[in-house]
Amino acid sequence: MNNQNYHTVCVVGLGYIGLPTAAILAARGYQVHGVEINAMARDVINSGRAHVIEPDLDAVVKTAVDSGRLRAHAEPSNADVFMLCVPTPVGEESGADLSYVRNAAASICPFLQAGNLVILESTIPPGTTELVASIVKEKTGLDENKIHFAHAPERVLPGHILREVVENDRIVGGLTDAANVAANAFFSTYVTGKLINCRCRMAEMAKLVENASRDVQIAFANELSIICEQFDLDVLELIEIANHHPRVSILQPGCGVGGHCIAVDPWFIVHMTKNEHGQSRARLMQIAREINNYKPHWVIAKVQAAVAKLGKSYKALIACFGAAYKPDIDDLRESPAKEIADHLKTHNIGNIVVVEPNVKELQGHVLVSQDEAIAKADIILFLVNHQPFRAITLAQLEGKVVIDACGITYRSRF
Ligand code: SAJ
Repeated sequence: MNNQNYHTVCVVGLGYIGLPTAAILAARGYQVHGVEINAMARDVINSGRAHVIEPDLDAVVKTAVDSGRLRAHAEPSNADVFMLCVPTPVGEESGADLSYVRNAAASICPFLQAGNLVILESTIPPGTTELVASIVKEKTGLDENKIHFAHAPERVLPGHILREVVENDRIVGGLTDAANVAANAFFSTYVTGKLINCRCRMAEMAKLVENASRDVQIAFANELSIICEQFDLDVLELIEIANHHPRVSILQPGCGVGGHCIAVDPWFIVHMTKNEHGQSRARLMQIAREINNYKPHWVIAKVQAAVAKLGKSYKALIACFGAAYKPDIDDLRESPAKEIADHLKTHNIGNIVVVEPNVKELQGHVLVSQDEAIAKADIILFLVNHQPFRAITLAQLEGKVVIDACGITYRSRF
C-alpha cells in the first residue's frame, strides 16, 4: 500500500482537531468529505468559515471550501481513508465516555471497503482501537486483515494547531504491521514531523501519559503556591531560583488547570487502574488531579477573605482579569478562571466585572476594559496571564487589593 492509493478522506467530527486536519488535507489535494452532527457548524463550514476559534483557521477553511475539496455533511460516504476525530469526554465514574467513538465507528461501516485505512485520532483508553475494529467486524465482516486500523493521537496545542498538525512528530500505532505501513504512507503526505511507530496500545497509552505528566508537573507548581503562603514566600521567586538547577524545571502555578485535555485525560488512567476495592494504582495522577481541581477554590477563598476584610456592609467591586483557560487564547472550555468568576457571581461575593480581551462577550458577565476595571474596582483579581495585562504597573494598582493567581505582578516587583 502506498500513498498513491489515497485520494479521498472522510473526516468524522469537524471540531478543534477534525476541522483543521480536514482543511489541511484539502490544501494537500485530497478530496475531503467532512462529517459533522451539528447542523449549525456544518452551515458555517460550508459557507467557508470555521465554527471553532483558532488563529488563521478561517482562511484555511475558506480556501479549502472554495476549492471544492472540503464540504461538511451529516453522514459519511465512501473514501480511501477514514479519520475519527470525535470527542471523548469524562463519563461515569471518571472513565472515558466512548459513545461518540462507538457511533462514529458504526456510522462509517456502510461505506467501508477492503483496503481502507481507519485512523482514530481521539484521545482514548488503551484497547479502544480494538473496540472500533470489533464494531466494524461485527457490522461488515471486514477484519483487521482487510481494513487497516491505526491510532494516531492528536497532540496539537490549541493556539498553534495549524502548524502543529503538520510539524509535530506523530505517534502511529497500527493494529497490524500493514496498518502501520498504510498509516505512515498517508501521514507522510502532509506531516513533516517524525512518524513514531509502535503497537496500537502503546500509542493509546502514550497520549494519556503525555497529558498526565504535564498535569502532575503543574500540580507540583500549584502545591508549591499553597505551601509558600504559609512561609510568606513568593512562589514565583522560589520557582525561578530552584529552576537555576540544571536538572530542575518546575512549571508555573495558576488558578487551576483547564481545557479539554490535561484536566480530563489523567482521569482515564486513574479510572482504568482501579483495584477491586475501587482504589486506583495511579495514586500520584489522582492526587495531581485533586490538587489542580482544588486550586480555583483556594483562589475563591482568598477573594472571600479580602471581601470580608473590606467590611460586611460594603459590596466590593471585583474585577476578574481573564476568563480563558490559558493565556492569549479565547477558548473558555473548562476554564478555571471562568469557573472562579461564575462562582463569585452566583454566590454574590461582591459585584463582578470581567476583563477578557480575547472575547467580545461572556455569558452571564459584564465585560469591561482593562482601564475601566483598574479605575473602578476595589479588588483586582488576576486569573490569566494574558499579554495585555503584563503592561499593568504596580503604580496603577496602588490603593487596590490585588490577588494575583497567575504572576502578572511578579515581574514588576523586580
Ligand atoms: N498551565 C499551568 N501552568 C503551566 C502550564 C499550563 O497552570 O505551567 C495550565 C494552563 O493555564 C491551562 C492548562 O494548564 O489551564 C493546560 O494548558 P496547556 O498549555 O498545558 O495544555 P493544553 O490543554 O492547551 O494542550 C495539551 C497539550 N499537551 C501537552 O503539552 C502534554 C497538547 O500538546 C495536547 O495536544 C492537548 O493537551 C490535547 O489535545 O491533548
